[in-house]
Amino acid sequence: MITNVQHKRHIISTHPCFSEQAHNKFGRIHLPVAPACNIQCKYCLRKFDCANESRPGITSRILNPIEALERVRSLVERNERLTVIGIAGPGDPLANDATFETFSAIHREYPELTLCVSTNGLLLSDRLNDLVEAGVSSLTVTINAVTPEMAEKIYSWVSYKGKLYKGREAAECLLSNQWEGISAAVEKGLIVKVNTVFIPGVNDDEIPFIAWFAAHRGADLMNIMPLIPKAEFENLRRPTHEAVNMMRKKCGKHIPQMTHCRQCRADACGTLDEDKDMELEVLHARIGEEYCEIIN
Ligand code: CLF
Ligand code: SF4
Repeated sequence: MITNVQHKRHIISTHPCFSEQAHNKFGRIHLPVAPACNIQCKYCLRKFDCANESRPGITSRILNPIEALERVRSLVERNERLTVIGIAGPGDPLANDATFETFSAIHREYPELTLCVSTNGLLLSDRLNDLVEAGVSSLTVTINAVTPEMAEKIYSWVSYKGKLYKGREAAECLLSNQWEGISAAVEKGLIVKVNTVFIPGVNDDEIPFIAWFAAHRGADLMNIMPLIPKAEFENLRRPTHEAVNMMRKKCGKHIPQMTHCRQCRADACGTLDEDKDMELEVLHARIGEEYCEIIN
């Protein structure tokens, strides 16, 4: 009989983001089914629909759950190395019912695939049972602050249960839901990663505390991502490689660090080194079909 610990180890060993060894052996697909978001991070800009820009929040188009399932079918048929199906936006997956419909449909057809979600954590406690029922076993929560004072500098507003919060109230609501959600997810046996956007001159001093809290709440991994300066934070600078490495070293005392993140798009596909987007994938499929027609 497979124990929970063995099951978790198996998921981690075949997950390109959770295991450095797996990152160029196994692939993931992101399904861009989640356009809406329930908070506003001051570095987030999702209004460009650009196939040439590669960063979180970008997709060449939004899919509905039926189209998403079709995309999985066609990719699984062509690529036996896909192990993970992720939903990572372009908004917050938990704020979109399409996320749950999509995961449930895929889980029914491909129960062997790992389903992975990346969220800001606002609705994590509220929707955790729905995620588990839909077959999700891998979770990422983006946490950029531990104190409300800091969170207030990073988030403009939070919309929770029909009410719009700003300032300190927004910060407190988001932080308490994030940590409560992480503890509940660990308790349920999910593999859990905390993503933190390193915003130089803003959250430098709090990042080691995020690492400490994440470890004590039972998270498996932390991923420190350098800021991509956009939106309200467009005039801030991106941290240097050296600064990111030093921060990872500090935080690595508390929790293992991911060092191979590609800050990929909401419609990414392939191994992390390939990081194809949907347009490229369609082009490759078309070239493949034309090639078949020529040789036949
Ligand atoms: Fe996607 Fe994220 Fe799941 Fe990976 S990405 S939802 S955990 S399957 Fe990976 Fe991409 Fe970095 Fe994310 S490289 S941005 S950490
Ligand atoms: Fe953008 Fe994600 Fe922040 Fe929402 S949670 S504002 S989609 S970065």
